Amino acid sequence: MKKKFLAGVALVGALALVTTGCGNSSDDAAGGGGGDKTIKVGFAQTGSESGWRSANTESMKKAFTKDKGFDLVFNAADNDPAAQIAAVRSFISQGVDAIVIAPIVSDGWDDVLNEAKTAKIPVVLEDRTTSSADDLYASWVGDDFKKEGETAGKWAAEQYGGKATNMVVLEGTTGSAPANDRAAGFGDAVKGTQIKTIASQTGDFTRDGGKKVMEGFLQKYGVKGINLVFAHNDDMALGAIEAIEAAGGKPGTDINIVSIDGVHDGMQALVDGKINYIVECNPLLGDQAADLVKKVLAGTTVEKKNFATDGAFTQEQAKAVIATRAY
Ligand code: GZL
Repeated sequence: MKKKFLAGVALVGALALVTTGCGNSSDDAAGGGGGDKTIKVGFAQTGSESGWRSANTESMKKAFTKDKGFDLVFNAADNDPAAQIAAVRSFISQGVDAIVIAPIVSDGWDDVLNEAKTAKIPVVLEDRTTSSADDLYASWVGDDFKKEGETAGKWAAEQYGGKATNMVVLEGTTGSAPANDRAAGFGDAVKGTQIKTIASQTGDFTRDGGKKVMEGFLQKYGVKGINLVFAHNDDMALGAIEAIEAAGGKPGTDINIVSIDGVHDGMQALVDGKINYIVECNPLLGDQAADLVKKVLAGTTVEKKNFATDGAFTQEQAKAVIATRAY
């Protein structure tokens, strides 16, 4: 009797391991996720630095739900690159099936991406990119930051390029792909014009950071000493608006502002005439990221780079769309 009982227990135990995925089946070892098995995904988000980030996080959480076949492990790293890498290491030790990362900064990813590769856990990048070799991640989905910078720069060149223009720049997070690429694109577009960058400093993509940096620029140059602000994102532009108004200036009139993102508060400021032009950066990347994870785990060939579509808005164009935008 006893032998039969123990055999039964062993069988039940083995079944439990397989069904709960706690076992080390060949599927798990190879980063599983095939068929209708729930896919465990670790998502390392930058943090919650801006309205854009909130919209991106919401989009990702809506796409990686249980009823869509996912078990999402979410981490927001509070804009701390070391914490974000530690989160990815934790995902690897948890034995997730796939990892999605929105890298805060471009550099410093080789070691942990190699560890994921050794563990046979595929990595999909969403939003920002890294400087790592592209064999260290399966695919990337996001926006064309350089093109965004070029679009903003072309507008600035059309509006101000023919006259002496003092511009200050509110830079995104130092070392991040959007900050680097937007600056490069904008710089290319205004080359040869009379737009002169008199100051440029990071506001870390936050509203408070943009306000503090703009306060410093206003103390140094005064409202009359600055003609144009190029903000790498709407949240810093909104902070700059607060600083300009506190200094007695009229944002959008005394000092013009061109920004990137197209989040609701930014578009509202554009409608109100406090920002003059906004280039969109679409944060709704969740569905594309989830589709890439499923395809990569199924062994389907995917594009290494997948771009979201972006627009750009004048005040009139913003008035026409603000009521119906998804974010
Ligand atoms: C761009 C994204 C940037 C946004 C900011 O894709 O990484 O980070 O422009 C956000 O608003 O903080």
